[in-house]
Amino acid sequence: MISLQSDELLETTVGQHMIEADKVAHVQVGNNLEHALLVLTKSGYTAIPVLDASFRLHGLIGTNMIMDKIFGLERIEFEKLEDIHVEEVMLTDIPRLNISEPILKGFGMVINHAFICCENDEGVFEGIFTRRVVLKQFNKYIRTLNK
Ligand code: 2BA
Repeated sequence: MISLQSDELLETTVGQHMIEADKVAHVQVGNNLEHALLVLTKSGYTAIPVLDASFRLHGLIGTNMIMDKIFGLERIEFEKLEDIHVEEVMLTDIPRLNISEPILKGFGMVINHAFICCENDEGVFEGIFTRRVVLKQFNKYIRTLNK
């Protein structure tokens, strides 16, 4: 987290504020829903990125998507978790940011999304830009105005 004056802040890029890829909980294409539910539950996040072995972004998977898939007419069919792959359930139409884009673009996107996945020019996943980061920056900014 970097701390800057408001005009300096607006000159920064999304990449300077994101949570780096190695700290982002994720699952891989080919993982089953049992594994995804384990990662989601253990990490505590409601949705996480789906990547391939080359760290390319394929979509997002959330607990709600998994539960929706295994809801039967009379019961939750937990036994299905093992046989369904994340790519059958994940959301693929997702917003993305390039790490070199201005932070202001990220501000606008987190109004409707809890986090935005960030990629480099080669399309490799680099991290996520979250609402928490934006709120922290606004909090700092407002406190400097009140001084
Ligand atoms: P949610 O999982 O719905 O989390 C909503 C907010 O709750 C988070 O906002 C954070 O403030 C808090 N929170 C939830 N689980 C947490 C945990 N295990 N540790 C610390 N705080 C937690 P943001 O930080 O703005 O994150 C927005 C969304 O970005 C999260 O939504 C989650 O889907 C994703 N996310 C954030 N950090 C992540 C990470 N390290 N790995 C994977 N996904 C992450």
